[in-house]
Amino acid sequence: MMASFLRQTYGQRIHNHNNPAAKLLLETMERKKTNLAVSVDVTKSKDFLAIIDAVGPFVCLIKTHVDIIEDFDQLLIKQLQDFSVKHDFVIFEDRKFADIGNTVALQYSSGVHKIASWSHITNAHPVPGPSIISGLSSIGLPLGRGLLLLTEMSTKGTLAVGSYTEEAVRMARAHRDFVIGFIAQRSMQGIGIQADTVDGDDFLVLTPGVGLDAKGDSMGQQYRTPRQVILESGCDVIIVGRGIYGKDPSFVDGIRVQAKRYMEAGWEAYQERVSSQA
Ligand code: S5P
Repeated sequence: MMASFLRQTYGQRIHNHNNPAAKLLLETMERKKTNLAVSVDVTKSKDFLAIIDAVGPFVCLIKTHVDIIEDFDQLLIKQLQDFSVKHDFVIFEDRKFADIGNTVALQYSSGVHKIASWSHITNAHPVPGPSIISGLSSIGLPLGRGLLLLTEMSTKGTLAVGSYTEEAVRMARAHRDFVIGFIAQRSMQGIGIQADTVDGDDFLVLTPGVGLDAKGDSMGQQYRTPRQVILESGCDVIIVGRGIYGKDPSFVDGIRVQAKRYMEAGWEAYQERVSSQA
């Protein structure tokens, strides 16, 4: 049976969560009236910071891939954190952990990037089984961090379907303190449980593969619109990368215009969802 989270506002859903990162994200969405996350996939610190400063007012969350930045240093993290305070957004390092518990705990806490020390949210592939959650949780939970499991992907031919997706959602339900939601293409409510059971778990669904002007790229990415993602598929956050900064990361006026456009499209779809009676 479909639970009613889809018709609850982001503000109402804060009370369904205990994890501090989940609460922070929902509070930010409610306060700023945006369900837009921008994925800043550029290789130079200068472009990275310019994009974040430009889109900051329009987003609830900034998603990073810090391992692609060529001139990475700890100062960049300080600047990212300063922007997170200035513009009021949550930080999500899209690290996609996928190894045994001991290794992911080290990758999360240590190395060059020390992700757990600054990223409110990170994500993992469920492929190793529950031990990946316990490994990451041993580092992240004491710091108040949250984890998203990738239960589906936006790419053509993805293997994350069917029973893989179902088992991953079950894994998440067994680790509600640390797993706050999913990277997926639709709401995961009711997935992996019996049809006549009420699903009482409110998970956040953050969804990449969003574009208003393109259907995909030449490397298997597939795009849907904010309306398809938020209203028709019941996801909570749209994650947009190249749709916002295109091919020219230095054109900040254009980036601002696109960020506002995606923010409005995402929020309109959400408002339609929470006010619908169906
Ligand atoms: O299934 C997925 C999961 C992720 S996290 N598909 C994705 O595209 N992503 C990420 O979202 C990907 O790594 C990239 O950072 C972003 C999409 O970027 P865009 O430029 O295609 O919007």
